[in-house]
Amino acid sequence: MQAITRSLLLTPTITAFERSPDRGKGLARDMRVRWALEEVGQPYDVRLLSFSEMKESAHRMLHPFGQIPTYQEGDLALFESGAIVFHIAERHAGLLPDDANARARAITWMFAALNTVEPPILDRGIAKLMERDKSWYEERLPILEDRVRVRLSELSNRLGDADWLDAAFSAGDLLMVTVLRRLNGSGILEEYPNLSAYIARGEARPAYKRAFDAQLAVFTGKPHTG
Ligand SMILES: N[C@@H](CCC(=O)N[C@@H](CS)C(=O)NCC(=O)O)C(=O)O
Repeated sequence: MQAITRSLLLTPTITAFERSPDRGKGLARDMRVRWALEEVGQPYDVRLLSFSEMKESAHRMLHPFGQIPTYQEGDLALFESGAIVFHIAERHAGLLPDDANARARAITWMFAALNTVEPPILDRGIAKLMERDKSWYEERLPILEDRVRVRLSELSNRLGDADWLDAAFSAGDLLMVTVLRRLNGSGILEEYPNLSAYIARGEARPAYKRAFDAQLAVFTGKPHTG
């Protein structure tokens, strides 16, 4: 109880790209953390980092792999977007159900988003970004995309016509939507209309919009006023 009271009093600071490679499309992982903080109504500060600052030892004290996002709250420092979202969900109401079994299922979906659905999506993204000049690229890309399709069709089958993965919106949905959004522009999501609608439902949440606008403002240099 003491820890909960203390965390409510502290304004957390997260880190984000000074210049996001996605040009404000909200694909960097600070977006997940911003969205979670917005969902629970927790104000936060953002410290922007250049690529070289991310690799300096001062930042590596916070993040051993020299990446964003990190999360600092008093003397607590965290890295890994999933762990940060989980921490926020544990400390505040709104992202995990109260019922113990429903809560365990929502946490299962958090892991599924990051451990089962995100890896093939990342493999495709890395190939598109880093391997275009390789002789085997044209042959490998369809293989990677088919692996993505396997996961998406399984997820699509499970979601069916439900709004969220397990009854009410949870941190599991928050992570899953951000993971799926990494496929924006690939044309693959459109093959799964219920997943496209699921993402749109996530993006329509007021907390999502506030988080998106805040990260976009870093790129445009125009602070969001609405
Ligand atoms: N598993 C980590 C991945 C963190 C990560 O890959 N962050 C990216 C931005 S979305 C990054 O910092 N990339 C720059 C780099 O790795 O040098 C998490 O979920 O937080």
